[in-house]
Amino acid sequence: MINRRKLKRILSSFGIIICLMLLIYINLPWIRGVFGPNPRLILNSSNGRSAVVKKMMELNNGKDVTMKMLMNAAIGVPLRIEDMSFEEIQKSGWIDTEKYSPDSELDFVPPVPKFSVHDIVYQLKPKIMQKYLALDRRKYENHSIVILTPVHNSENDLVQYVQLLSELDYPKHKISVVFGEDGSEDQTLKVGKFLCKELRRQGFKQAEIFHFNITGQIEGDWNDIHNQVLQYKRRKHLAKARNLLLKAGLKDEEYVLWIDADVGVLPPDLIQQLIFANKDVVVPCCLYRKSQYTNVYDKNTWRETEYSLQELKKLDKHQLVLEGYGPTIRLYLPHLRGEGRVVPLDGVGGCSLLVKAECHRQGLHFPEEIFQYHIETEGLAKLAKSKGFGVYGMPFVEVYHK
Ligand SMILES: Nc1nc2c(ncn2[C@@H]2O[C@H](COP(=O)(O)OP(=O)(O)OP(=O)(O)O)[C@@H](O)[C@H]2O)c(=O)[nH]1
Ligand SMILES: [Mg+2]
Repeated sequence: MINRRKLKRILSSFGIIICLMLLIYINLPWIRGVFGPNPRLILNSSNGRSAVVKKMMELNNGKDVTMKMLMNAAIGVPLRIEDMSFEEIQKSGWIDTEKYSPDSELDFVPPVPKFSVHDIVYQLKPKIMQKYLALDRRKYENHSIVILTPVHNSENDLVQYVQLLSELDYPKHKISVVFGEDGSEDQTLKVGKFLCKELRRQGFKQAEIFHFNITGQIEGDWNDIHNQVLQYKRRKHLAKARNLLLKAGLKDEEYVLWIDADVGVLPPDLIQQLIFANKDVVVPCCLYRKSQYTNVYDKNTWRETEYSLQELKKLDKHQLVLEGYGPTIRLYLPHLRGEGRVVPLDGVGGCSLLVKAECHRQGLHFPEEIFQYHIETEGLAKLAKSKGFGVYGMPFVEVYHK
């Protein structure tokens, strides 16, 4: 039999436990902040915490995800200042969108803001563009070049892509084209082989396609493969594919031009423009048209700012920083036009990317692990700078992604 004193003791212990549970419940966000995963990893995620955990469980073959795994995961951190005030954004020096509509052509080059508030790219009057693109192109076409293109399930892109290469106004006998395919479930390899024959027939110095045996691609539609949680795995795989292609495809050429198979428009003088820059690593803008507006497509091409450098200091070494998952506090290449024709950068994308072959020969590759918070093409830019190579962009040269 329980006497009254014992009952009282049991009830008061229960009371204490319930009070404690209530306290924990009320203070959950604070407690999570102390014991839980790094909130920068989770709270900035566009999908929220549960989606991140769900995706990680899928990756972990359905097994539960531990706190430690979450904390160590390279999920991808969008680098942005959450609580930047509207006044601060205005002070960034961004063009007055009330005064200038993004679908009109400007007759001046906009000043460089402190960071890219938008991904809108203003079109400039043709006379301004011509001033910054003027080139005696014949002076820059004595160089041998290999165009390297990784491909995966690209059968629908390849015909148009090869057509774009044929329309480049550069001596064909100085260009080799090499594709690197892996894991395709469509006819990429077969179509690629056929198109290589066509390129050789047109007078290209060489054209071939390699098949690589690497597994672990991220499959699915655009939304699936661009899920923030999957970017470490996806970009790591792409880096591997690019490095294998580099090893197989580069012979004695002076330049390596990386182009993705899903570009939609290449300016005919792309190669001469990039060679004109005379830099170790140089990229054009990679844009796309959304209704009447032009926008930045390749958000991997950027320059650090005082804000991004400050934010980077707060991260752990193993964290992967991703652009394109919300507003940035870096500067996208098209917003640097106010500085002139060739401007320094800190991150590059692979949409079109010219590298002096000598840099690749000296060990410049696409990091397959996180290097200075980045991987793959952005990792290459960080690695290039750490090796003392110059990384630049040409804000007036425009390539369009599909
Ligand atoms: N070899 C190989 N190439 C790949 C793989 N995934 C993508 N690619 C190719 O690499 C290039 C860049 O890939 P994309 O998927 O376009 O990457 P992205 O431009 O960052 O992303 P999107 O916005 O989807 O275009 C394209 O030419 C693809 O065909 C892969 O797993 N293996
Ligand atoms: Mg692409």
